[in-house]
Amino acid sequence: MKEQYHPQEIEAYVQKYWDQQETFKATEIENKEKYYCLSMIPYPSGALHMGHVRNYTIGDVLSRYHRMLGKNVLHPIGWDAFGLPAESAALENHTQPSSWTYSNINHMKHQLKSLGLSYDWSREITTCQPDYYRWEQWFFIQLYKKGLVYKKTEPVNWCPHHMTVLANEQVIDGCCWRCHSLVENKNVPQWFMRITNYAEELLNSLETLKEWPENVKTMQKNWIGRSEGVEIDFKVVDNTEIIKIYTTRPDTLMGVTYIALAANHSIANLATIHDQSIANFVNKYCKTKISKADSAKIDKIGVLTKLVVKHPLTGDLLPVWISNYVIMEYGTGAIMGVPAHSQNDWEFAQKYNIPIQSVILSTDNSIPDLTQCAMTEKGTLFNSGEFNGLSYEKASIMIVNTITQKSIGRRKINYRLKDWSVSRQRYWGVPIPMITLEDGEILPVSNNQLPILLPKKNLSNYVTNSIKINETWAKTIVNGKKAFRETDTFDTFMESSWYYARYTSANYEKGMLDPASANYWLPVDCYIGGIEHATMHLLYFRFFHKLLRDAGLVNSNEPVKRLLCQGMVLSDSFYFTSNRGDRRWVSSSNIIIERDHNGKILHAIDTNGNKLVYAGMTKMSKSKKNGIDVKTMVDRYGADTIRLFIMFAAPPDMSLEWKITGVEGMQRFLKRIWKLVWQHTMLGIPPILDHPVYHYEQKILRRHLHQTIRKVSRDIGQRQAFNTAISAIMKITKKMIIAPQKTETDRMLMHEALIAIVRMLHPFTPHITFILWKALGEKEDIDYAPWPQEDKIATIEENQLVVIQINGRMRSKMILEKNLKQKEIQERAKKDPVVLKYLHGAQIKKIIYVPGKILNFVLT
Ligand code: ANZ
Repeated sequence: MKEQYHPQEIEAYVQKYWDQQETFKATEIENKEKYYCLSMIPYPSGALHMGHVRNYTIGDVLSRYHRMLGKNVLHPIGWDAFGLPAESAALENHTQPSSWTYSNINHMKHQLKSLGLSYDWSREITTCQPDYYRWEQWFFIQLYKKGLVYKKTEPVNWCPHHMTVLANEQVIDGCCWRCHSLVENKNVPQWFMRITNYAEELLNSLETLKEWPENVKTMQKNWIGRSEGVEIDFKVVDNTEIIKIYTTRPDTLMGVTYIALAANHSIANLATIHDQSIANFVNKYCKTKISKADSAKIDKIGVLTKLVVKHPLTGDLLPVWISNYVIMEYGTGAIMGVPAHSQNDWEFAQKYNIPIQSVILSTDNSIPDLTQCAMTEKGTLFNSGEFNGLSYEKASIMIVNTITQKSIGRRKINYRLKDWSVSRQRYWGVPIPMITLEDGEILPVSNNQLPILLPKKNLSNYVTNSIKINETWAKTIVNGKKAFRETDTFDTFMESSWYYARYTSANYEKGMLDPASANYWLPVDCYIGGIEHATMHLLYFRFFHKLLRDAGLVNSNEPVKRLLCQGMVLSDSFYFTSNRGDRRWVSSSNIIIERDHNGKILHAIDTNGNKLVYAGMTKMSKSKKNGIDVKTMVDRYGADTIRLFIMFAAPPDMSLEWKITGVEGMQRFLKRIWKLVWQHTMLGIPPILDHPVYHYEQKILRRHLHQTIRKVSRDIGQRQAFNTAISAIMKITKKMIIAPQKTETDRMLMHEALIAIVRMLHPFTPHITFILWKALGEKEDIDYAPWPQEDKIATIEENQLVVIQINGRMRSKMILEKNLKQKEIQERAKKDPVVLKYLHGAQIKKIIYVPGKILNFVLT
C-alpha cells in the first residue's frame, strides 16, 4: 500500500488480478444457496452511457453483497447483438453489420471491465453468434411442431421508413416506436407465436410475483387487457351473411340503434361493390391503424351502407355503418351501436343523426339526460320489454341466457394482447429456419441443417433485406424438390426472451439448456432494468419461460423473483435560441458556468460566448447533449468514486441527479479512508487482546460500529436503500478518524472498525477495498470474505442520559448506568459539582423523577 490513493493504478491492477484468477467464475454447487443476479442485456450501440453504469453497478453491488453472505452467485453479461442500428451504421460506414457490432462489443467490454463489475465472463453470450441462435432456431421448430407458431398473411403494421413489420407493442400512438413514422397497414406473410394461448396464465401468475413493482404488473395487466363479454349474431336481411359483434354490455342490447363495422371487415368489403363512395371510404380507412384506446380519442367518421340487419330479439331493422372508430384487431371488428350508453357511439350518432335510445336508468333511477354525453354508468333497465326493472347483473345473465339458448350469441373472453408477429424483413437477425417447397408446402429445416447462417458476402442493400435478393442463399433442394428458404429474420425480442436461461448453460453444446444447470440457477433472484421494458420485453420473456417449462427444459413458472426498475440519470441541460428561433442544446464540455457559494447557477455561456438558458436537470440524452461521458469520468476519478456516487446519490428506483460536486465529495471520502488505513497500518497491526476491557467512550464507539453493521446489512439486504447504507458507513468512518489511538484497546477497536468498514464498502468500491483489506493484514481476497456480523451485545445501550433540573431548569446532565434505582440517581446527582452549588444552603421540598430522563429538585 502506498501513502497516496491512486485509483487508476490500483484499479487496473485489481481488474487484471480478477481476470487472471477468474475470481467470479460460477459453478453449480449442490447444497449451497444460489443467488442469480441479472442486469438487462445491453445492445452494443458503441459506448456505455450513465444509465448502463447505474444498472450494472446496482447489479454488481447486489452480487458482491450476496457473495459475501456466502451464497453461490451467478452474475453474467452478454450482448443483444442483432438489430437495426447495425444495418444503418454499416450502410453509412460502408462496412458489414457484423464488423460494426463486434467492434462495439470489444469497446464496451473494455469499458465494463474498467468499472470493476464482477461478471463471470466465461458465460458471455453474443446473440448474433450461431452457437447461441442455433438453439433459438431449434426451439422455434419445436414450437412449430406443437402448433404454437404459424404463418399467416395478414394486414400488419408496416413501418414505411424501416420497411419492416412491427409488432403491436412496437406501435405507439399509430407511429413506429423507433423512428415515429406513421405506421401503415400492409398484407404481408408473417410468422406468429401464439402468445394468446398463454394470455390467461400470463395474467393470473402476475399475482405470484410478490417482489415485482406494482406499476409494472398493472402495465402488463392492461397490456394483456382481458375483457369478458359476449358475441352476438346480427343477421343481414336479404342475405346469408351474419355480422358477429362483441360487447361487454349485453344489458344494453335493447338500446341498439345501428351496427358499425371496421373498414377492413370482410362484410365492409362486400358493401363496397357497386358503391364508389363506400369503396373510397374503405380504401382510405383500411390503411390507417389505431389502437382500441385511441378509438375513443379520434374524430369519428363513417359511411352508411345499404345493408340492413335484424335485431336478434326484437326483430327491428337496423342500419349498418362502416366507421373509423371500429378496429379490426379487437373482438370481431364489428360493434352494436348503443349511443345512449357508450360515449364513442354517442359521438358517432350525434354526428350522423342516428336515433339514441336509452335503456338504463341513471344511478338516482331517473331517465338519463343524454343532451351532453352518454350515460355510461351501470343501472336498472327500462325500455327493455321483459327485462325492465332488472339490475345490470340480473339483466346481463338473463339476456346472455336468452341469446345462448337461441344460439345467436355466446360468452367470449377477449384479450387486447394479440399473437406476436416475429417476422422482420431485415438482414441482421436470426434467419427463420423454415422452407417453402415449390408447391407451397411449408417445412421446418431439418435438425442436421441447423444453424441456418446468414449469407456473408455481397450485402449491397440492407434496407431491402439482402437475403431476399440473394437468390443463391434462398434457393435450396429438399427431398429432391426445389425449395426456398424463409428470407425473413426474427424480431430481436426473440433473442432477449431467453438469454437469461442460456446463461445457466452458456457453453452447453448438447442442447438449448442443460436442465440440471437451468434448474439449479433459475429463477433469476433479482433482475435489474429500465421501466421502459415493462410491457414488451418483460412480457415476452415471461411467455418464453412458460414455453421452456412446457418443453420440459425448466421447472419453474416464472423467470424472475424480484424485479428492480432503476430510475433515470439526469443532468444539467443548457440551450440558447438560434437566430431561426429553435433551441440549440449545448454539450456540458462546452459550457462555462458561474455559481454562487451554494452551487446555484448564476450565469452560463458556451465557448462561443452564447448566453445560455438553464433548462434544469433532465434525462441524459443525445438530443439534449447532456450525457456525461463514462470514460472521462472513470479516467478522472476512478471507477470506485463513480460507483459510490451513483449508489449514494439516490435510491435505486428514483431519478439520480448527476452533480460533479457530489462526485468530488465521494472521492474525498475514499481518500480519507485510504489515509486512515495507511496511518493505522504504519503503526503495525495491533495484537488482538483476549478479554479487552473497553472504557465508556470506547464502548459508545463500538456500539455505533455494530449498530452501523446492523443498519447497513438491513439497508442493502432488505430495503435496497444503498444510499442510506453508504451514509451510515461514512458516519462511522468520520468517528473513527477522530478516535483516540493511545492505548492498545484503542488500536484494537480501530482495527475492528476498519475491517468492518472495508467489508461494508466492498460491494460499492471493490478496488480500493481489495487493496485496503490486504493492507490490514488479511490473507484471502476480500471478494469472498464474509459479510461483517453485528455483535448484539455491543449494541445494547448500557447507559442513560439523565438531565438534572433545579426548580424545572436544566443545570446539569449525567451519563449513568441503566437500571439504577431513583435513590441511587439522587445520591449521585447530589454529588455533581454544579448541583452541589445550588443545593448549598437550600431545602429540598420535593424531587420529581421521570425515569431514564429527568431528575428535578424542587427547592424552597
Ligand atoms: C355495446 C356497448 C354498450 C359497449 C355500452 C360499451 C358500452 P372493452 O371493455 O375494452 O373490452 N368494441 C368492441 N369491439 C370493438 C372494436 N373492434 N372497435 C372499437 N370498439 C369496440 O370494450 C368493449 C366495448 O368496446 C364493447 O362493448 C364495444 O362497445 C366496444 F353501453 O358494445 B360495447
